[in-house]
Amino acid sequence: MNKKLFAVGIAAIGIAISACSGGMAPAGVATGETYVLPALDADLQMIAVLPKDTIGEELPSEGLGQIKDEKWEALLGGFTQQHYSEQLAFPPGTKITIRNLSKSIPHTLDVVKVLAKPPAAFPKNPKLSIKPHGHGRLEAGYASGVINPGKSVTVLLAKKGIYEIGCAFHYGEGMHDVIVVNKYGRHGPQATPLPTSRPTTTPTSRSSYEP
Ligand SMILES: [Cu+2]
Repeated sequence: MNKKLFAVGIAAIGIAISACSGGMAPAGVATGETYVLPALDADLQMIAVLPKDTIGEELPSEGLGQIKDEKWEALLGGFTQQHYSEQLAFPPGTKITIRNLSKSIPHTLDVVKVLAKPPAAFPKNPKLSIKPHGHGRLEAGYASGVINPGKSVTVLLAKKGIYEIGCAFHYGEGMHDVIVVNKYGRHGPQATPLPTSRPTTTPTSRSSYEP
């Protein structure tokens, strides 16, 4: 079992490295067991690629960036399956790990609402719970509870659907996204990497989708 997991991990790294060889990866990415890219600045740590069935989250301004997603007609940010913010997608029945990629800031993953189809209109000031709700199953009302820096929680994607999600602490700073739970769902295009000198508190253009 451990051997199998190890092999999957190595395969994932191989894919990530070959996918990055087009010029996205900074020089000096190790081909061995190292998951961490060279830091872009003193206190920023970028994960090379997330393990399968993992969502990484942090503030868009911590490094994940934001993307104006055409399919959802909305600005998505703060959550990724790869390197940078993007629409997330997994098959039903997947037990995923939500990992806080931040080195210093706690985050949550809460379901904001359940959608029937695009577009994703994010409500202005939804009430998102800091306490855990939903018994580890992603559905309306689910809340992960506080996930401290570097920590993870798991959640079962029990039901097919489209879920708007957000961080209870940083929804207003652009931490909201869409998870598609569907057999054929695929993660969306990723945000563009941020410049190395970036603000840490100023939200980027989050007004573009608001009425
Ligand atoms: Cu947050």
